[in-house]
Parts: sequence; structure tokens; C-alpha cells
Amino acid sequence: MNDGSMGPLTETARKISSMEVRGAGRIARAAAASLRDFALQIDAQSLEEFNSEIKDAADILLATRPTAVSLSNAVRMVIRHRESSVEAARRSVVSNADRFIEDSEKAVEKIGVIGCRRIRNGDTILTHCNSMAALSIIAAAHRAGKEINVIATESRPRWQGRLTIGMLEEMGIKTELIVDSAVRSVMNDVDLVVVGADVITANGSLVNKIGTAQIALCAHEARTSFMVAAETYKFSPQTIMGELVTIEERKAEEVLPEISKFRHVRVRNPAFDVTPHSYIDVICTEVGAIPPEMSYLIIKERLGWEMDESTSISNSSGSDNHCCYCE
Ligand code: RI2
Repeated sequence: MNDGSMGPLTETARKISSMEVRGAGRIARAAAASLRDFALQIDAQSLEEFNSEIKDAADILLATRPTAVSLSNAVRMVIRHRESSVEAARRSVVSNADRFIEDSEKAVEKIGVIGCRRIRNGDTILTHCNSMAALSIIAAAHRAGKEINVIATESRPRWQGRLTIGMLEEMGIKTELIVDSAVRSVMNDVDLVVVGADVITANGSLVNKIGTAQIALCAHEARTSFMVAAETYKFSPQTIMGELVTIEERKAEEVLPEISKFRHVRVRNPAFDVTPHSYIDVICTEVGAIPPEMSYLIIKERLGWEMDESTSISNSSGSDNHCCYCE
């Protein structure tokens, strides 16, 4: 393995782990771009050597964050090829990556166009964390001239809500920021909840930023519509094969920087939670607004070829993470 050319890729992996690069879509595009650039550098004498180098690079990226299936789906879509020469394999990986990046950016736009049709003039929308797919729907409604108000949560412990209010401010959209624990107290003012996704499972359940499930519960209680914005590469083929979704547990210092001063205190810092499909009204994808029950079909039709056990690739990392079954 020529470590020289691995430098930029390991740097991308470091940024994904540290969340300098974050957001399921941006993580997937960064991984695709770094695999492309690495493939252009590989100096292999045989196809086997090329495949082994690209597989090692893929494993480094897959070991960064365990939850967002966008990462493993992107890696799989980029490195797959049926070529018989090094140069043909290299061209294949490069064009797979370019196509993935282009399609994923177009998907965000399409989700905006489709999802904004479910927003009425005067609606108050609540959103959580910082999701490009969810913001695409809100921005499209605004561009369509609809008068909307947005309530954004802070999204502790990493404050992604501050990124969201910055973007809404730039678009000139009326916005309120709330602490995460204020959701239920404002839910009666909310017409629609719009959030992003890290994983959509085969049964239509959602894995997204910690706090999403509580928001869904409050929306369910208030009979407020709950919409998920998710590109089809965020659906998980592995969950059809019965695999559980790994919930990333991040370091305690994110919640309590001075944790080392405590002897009897342990911090729990799960980065994501699970929203049951029964709390989700619609999942807005680039191929349409679908009921959660249609997730299996999306996986079959849009990600189809992954059904074969032998081709299963999934994120892997860390022991602190826990797996959960998506009820
Ligand atoms: P987009 C983020 O995860 C949030 O959970 C967000 O809802 C999801 O990714 C999707 O984001 P993190 O990387 O792809 O902040 O829609 O942990 O931008």
C-alpha cells in the first residue's frame, strides 16, 4: 500500500470522525470524493493489487462513524466494478464517485421541490439539527413565495441548530431558536415537523440526531404532521438482512468537558435515536413522497443489488456504540 497517496483520504476520515465534516449527505459525498482521488493515485501492478488498495481505503472510511448508512452505501456504490484491468477499474471507480456526488446533490434539490408542496402558506415548521435535505424543503417553500415561520432546536450537544439558524437567517426566513427541551411547549404552534435522516430501515423507522424521537412523540401527541427528508441512499439494505443499526456513542467531553473531575458520574452521549415508523407521516425522497411502509420497495428498487449477503459492507467502529432494533 503506498501510504503517500493515502494521506488525503485519512485526513478526510479524520474530519468525518471529528465531525468537521458532518451531515449524512456531506459525509457520503466527502467519502466518495476521497475514494475517487485515491483511485487516481493508486500505483498497482495488478487488478488484485488495485482492488486490495481500494478496499483498504474503503475500510478506513467505514471505520469513522458507525451509524449513517449513507457512508457505507456511498462507499459500496463507488468501489463496485466488474472490470478486468487496472485502468478500466480506475476509470470505473472515478466515474462511480462523480456520478454519486452529482446524483446526491440533485437528490437534495428534488426533495426540496417535492417536499415544499406539503407546506402551506403561513405554516410554522419545526426542524431539528442541521439537515441539508430538510432545509432544502424549507428553502423551496420560501422560494415559492410561501410565508413560513421556522422553529429550530439547538440540537445539543454539538449545537447544529446554530448552523441551521445561520442558513435560515441568510435566506431571510423568520426563525425562532429553542432549547431541545422546549419542543413540547411549542408543539401546538407547529403545523409540520421536517427533519433529515441518517438511516431509514426496512420497516420505515428513522434513525436521526438524538432528540428526534422525542420530537416525533410530541408531534404524535399533538397530531402534528411529521415529515422526513431522506435521499434513497439513506435507506439501509442491511436491515432487510436482519442487521441492527449501530447507534454511535460519542465521547463524554462533548456533553461535559470537565468530566474528568467526576469519580461517580458517567455521561451517556448517544448521537442518534430511533423514531418508530408509526410516528412518521411521510418520507420525502428524490423519487417521491412515500409512506414509511414503502421503505422495503425503495431498498429493493433503488439499492437492489445489495441484497446478496456476500456483498454486504457496513460501517464498523468503536466498542462504545450500541446496536438497537428499530421497532
Ligand atoms: P443531511 C446529521 O447527522 C443529522 O442527524 C441530520 O439530520 C442528518 O445527518 C442528515 O443530514 P450528524 O452528522 O444529509 O450531524 O440531510 O451527526 O444534511
